[in-house]
Amino acid sequence: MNAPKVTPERQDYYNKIDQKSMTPLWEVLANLVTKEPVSPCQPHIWKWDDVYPNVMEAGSLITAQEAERRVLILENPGMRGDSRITHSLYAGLQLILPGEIAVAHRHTASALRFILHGGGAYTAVDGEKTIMEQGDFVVTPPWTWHDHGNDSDEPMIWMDGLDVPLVNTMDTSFVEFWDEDSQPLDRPVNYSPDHYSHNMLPVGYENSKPYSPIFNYPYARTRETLEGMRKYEDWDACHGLKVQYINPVNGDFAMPTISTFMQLLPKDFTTTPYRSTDGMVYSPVEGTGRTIIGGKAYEWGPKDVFVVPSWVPHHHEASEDAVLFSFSDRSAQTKLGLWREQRGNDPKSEPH
Ligand code: GTQ
Repeated sequence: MNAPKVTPERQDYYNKIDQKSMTPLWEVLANLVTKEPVSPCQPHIWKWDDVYPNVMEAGSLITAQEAERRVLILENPGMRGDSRITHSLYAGLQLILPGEIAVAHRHTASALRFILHGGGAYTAVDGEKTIMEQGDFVVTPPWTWHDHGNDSDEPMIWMDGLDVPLVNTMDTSFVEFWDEDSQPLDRPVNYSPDHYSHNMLPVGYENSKPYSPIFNYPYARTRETLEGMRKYEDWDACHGLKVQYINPVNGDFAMPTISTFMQLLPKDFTTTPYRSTDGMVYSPVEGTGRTIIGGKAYEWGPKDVFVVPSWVPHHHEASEDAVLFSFSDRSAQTKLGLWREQRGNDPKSEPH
């Protein structure tokens, strides 16, 4: 639909109502209610070999303490200056050097950590510490106190994923700082996994919170799950073997707004084209391959980060056995009744 013709008479009228902070819908309708998602988000890849020296250099310029969080934001080239990796999500690479801490605070934004490099640093969430290793997925739920520290003897780098753009769109951002650098711990390390991560819950346990009581999903167990499923060769044409991290209490995603996934693609597997309304951020953990996004190939390997925008057809080609972590705002979209996907590249196949 084209916008109706602008006659001099109409233009005069538009100018007049413009003074009153009004504007005619029929001039903007087609751009406002679009036929399909129109996103400023562009496909992009950050190669680990490129980003790693830059992240390390930040370590000699500023301390984690002074920076509060020493992070290089991964800014989507289509939205420079907006601190977004997709239209609704933020991502960054956080560096903590041995002996450093990132001070305790809490915010309404949800955060995830995906550990790329190093091992042995910790995050404390609401009075409990977890030690993080490569490939672990760690949750910082909304409005929970958290601080990070590195008691190991090597630098640690992880990817932060936050729903800050979503939170700010809804004008719901709050942050508070703890009086001291670190929060007091009132539960032992591993309290949460010991209680909630074995397909059992203490009787009478009730979780009124919209997020998982588990806040570290260790890579060793994720990998074991995929390896177990692999025996049955139940490959999905679009995803290979793809699992989602869940809240064991209700089967929902681990976080209220952000969904997280891990997927295994065997050597030489090529997936069928696929698209969905949630822009996806991927970080391969093992193996190499390429993802064709909107017709262009992006070659990836371990610790790279790449983005697939909303509704852009894409498929993966694994050159060797590959394991890919990913996250998106699907958890929020499904709750709002917005999420759609389309499998295969038949334009006549109905999205659902
Ligand atoms: O670790 O709490 O990358 O508050 C951006 C904002 C990390 C964090 C970020 C944050 C954090």
